[in-house]
Amino acid sequence: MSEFKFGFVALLGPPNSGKSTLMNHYLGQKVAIVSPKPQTTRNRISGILSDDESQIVFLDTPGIHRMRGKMNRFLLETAWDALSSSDIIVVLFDAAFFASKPHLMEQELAPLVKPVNGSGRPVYVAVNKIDKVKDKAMLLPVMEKAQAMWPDAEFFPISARKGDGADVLLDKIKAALPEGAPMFPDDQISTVPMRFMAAEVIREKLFMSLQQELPYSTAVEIEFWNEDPEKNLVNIGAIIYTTKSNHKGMIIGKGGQNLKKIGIKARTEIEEMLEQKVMLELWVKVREGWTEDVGFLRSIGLGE
Ligand code: GDP
Ligand code: K
Ligand code: MG
Repeated sequence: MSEFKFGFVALLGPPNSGKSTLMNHYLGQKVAIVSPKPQTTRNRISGILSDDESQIVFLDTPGIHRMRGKMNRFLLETAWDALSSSDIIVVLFDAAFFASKPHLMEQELAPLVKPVNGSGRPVYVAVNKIDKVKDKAMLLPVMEKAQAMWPDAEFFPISARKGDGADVLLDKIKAALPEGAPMFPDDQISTVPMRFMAAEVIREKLFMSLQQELPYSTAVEIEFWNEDPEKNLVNIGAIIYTTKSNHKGMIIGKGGQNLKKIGIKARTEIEEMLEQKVMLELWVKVREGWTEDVGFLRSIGLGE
């Protein structure tokens, strides 16, 4: 009989490399929001995967790339923080993108090379989105470059979306986990509080409802969360913040139609998540300059 294993696994990579998709795939349900837009994952979201022999806490992170501004600084800190509190590092990148643009690889992935190589932890590189690479020979230069960047790593061609190759990577992770007792009950799926997950669901529906011109300058704050155990109901109020009044109009939509749609979709998903009836009230408020306001960033869970 081997000992129980427990550990933290940091998922690091550029925006849109598929970190949240891979974590959700392993957990068999959506814990982190997934979207084709970068910067969907802002905070460090964890997902807990338990079985009879091990418990893994995945640390999903915002994408790592060169960015400016306070919010972006917080996003980067969140990612480095995950690296330093992890036992194992999984680096992801979009192989389909680099298969067609291999000359961009060194530059785009540069921020991930030194910190990862110097981490002293086992490094697994997930060469993701192989389902999108029709001509597999296109992967060879990509693999070669990646091997030169992370010489001590092991490489796993995967499709996080379809699940191809994901089991092989998971077995590897499990084998490399340190011995230790589980830190969480085996039915707990995330270390993130439910109210935060609810705010994330609202943010996802908001993203989905708006066109490409949507500013990334939106945030969701849960204003109240009132449980009514007798009716098995929770009454949730949330504020959507944006930086400009014309954005407010876009979010609300003609006759309030867009906001209503966001509300219905978010409520349905939060009900599934909580296994409880939900009443959801949404407001939209303009708050200029919030992406540079440290106090506000903290209040929505970004930064220290
Ligand atoms: P993150 O920013 O790294 O967390 O990336 P997401 O998980 O949010 O994924 C970004 C986009 O890539 C989403 O539209 C995903 O559906 C898509 N995606 C992720 N993994 C794969 C994959 O293996 N294959 C394909 N075709 N798309 C993927
Ligand atoms: K994304
Ligand atoms: Mg993400």
